[in-house]
Amino acid sequence: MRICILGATGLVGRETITLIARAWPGATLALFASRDQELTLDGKSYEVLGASRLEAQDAPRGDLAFVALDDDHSKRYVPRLVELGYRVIDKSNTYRADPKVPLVVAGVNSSIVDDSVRLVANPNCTTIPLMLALSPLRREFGLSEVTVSTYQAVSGAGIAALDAFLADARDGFQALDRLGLPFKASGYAGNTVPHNGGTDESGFSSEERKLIFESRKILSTPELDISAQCCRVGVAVGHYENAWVTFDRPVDLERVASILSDPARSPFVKHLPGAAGEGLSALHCVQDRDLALVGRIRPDHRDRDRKSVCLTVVGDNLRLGAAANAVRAATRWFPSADRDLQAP
Ligand code: 11C
Repeated sequence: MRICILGATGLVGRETITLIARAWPGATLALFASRDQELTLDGKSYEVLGASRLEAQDAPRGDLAFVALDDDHSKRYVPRLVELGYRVIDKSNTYRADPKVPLVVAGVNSSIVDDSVRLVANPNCTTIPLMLALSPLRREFGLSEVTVSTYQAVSGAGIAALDAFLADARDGFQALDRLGLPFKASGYAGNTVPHNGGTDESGFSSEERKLIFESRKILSTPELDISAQCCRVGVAVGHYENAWVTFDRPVDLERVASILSDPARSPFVKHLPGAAGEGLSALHCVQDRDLALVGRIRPDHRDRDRKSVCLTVVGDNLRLGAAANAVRAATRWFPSADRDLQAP
C-alpha cells in the first residue's frame, strides 16, 4: 500500500505519520510539504519533497493520500491526487460544504464511505468530538437544539502560533516569577481571545460557522437549531467545549451515562462520570488522544420538561480532532491493523 501525506511537517501531518504506522504498518510513505527537506520524528528520519512535484508528468501514483494543507493549497493539490488515482482525505475546509463530498466523523457517519467514494472531507477539530458525543444521544432521544461554547488550544492555529505561544509563555511566566517584571499578554500566552477565524457580516467567526454548518451536514439535519461561540485559550493542545443540549424527548441522566459508556453505541467516546468533571481537562485529553472525553452531564435547571442536559466534551485537536479521524475514515477503504483505529 502506497500512502502520501501532504503537509507532512505540520502538526497534523506528523500525527498522521505516527498513526499510519499503527494502522497500516507495511505501507510505503511518500511525504510532501512546501519544499524539499528532512523530517525527524520519533528518532526516525524521513525525506520530504516539495508538493509541486506532484504536478509533474511522472508524479508518484499511490493508493491513499492525506492532505493537511490550508484551503488554497488543498484546492490546488486534491484534484491532482484524485487524478493520480489516490483516495483522498482532505483536512481543510475546502470541500466540506460540497454536497458531493462526504463529511465524515468516524463512528458517526463513516458508513457513507464506500468503494465508490474517492474524496472525503475531514471536519473541523471542534466538530468531531461534539458529534461523537451527540450522535449516540440523538439516536435515543432525538436532537432538538444545541448551544455550544468552545475553548480552543493554540495548536489549532498551527505550528508557528504554537512555537510563539510556548516561547511567550516561558518568557512571560519566568518574568512573573522574578516579580517586578510585567507579563506582556499580547498573544495567546496567558490569554483568552475570540477565535481569529475570519468574521463575516453575521458577526460570527469562520470557526463558529464551521461548527454550525458541519454539525448539520454530518447529522443530515440541515435545519438543526444550533449555535456556537468559539474562543482561543492559552493552552497548547486540547479543545474544550461546553454544550447545552435539548432533545425531542425527556432524557434520563442514567440512560445518557450508560449510552456514552458503551463503546458499541458511542464509539471513540470515554465517559467520565460525575458532575464535577474530574479527569475532564485539556491535559487529560492528551492522555486519551484518540477519544472524546465526555462528562459533567447534568440537568439544565431552566428546563421544566426534563429534555435538556448540560455537558462538556474535550478532545485532542491534533489527534482525535484531525489525524485519528482522518485515518479512521480511510479504514473504510483499507482496514486497519490496529482495532482502535478501525471505523465501524
Ligand atoms: C482551530 N479548528 O482550532 C481550528 C483549526 O478548518 O480544520 C482547524 C481548522 C479547520 O483554530
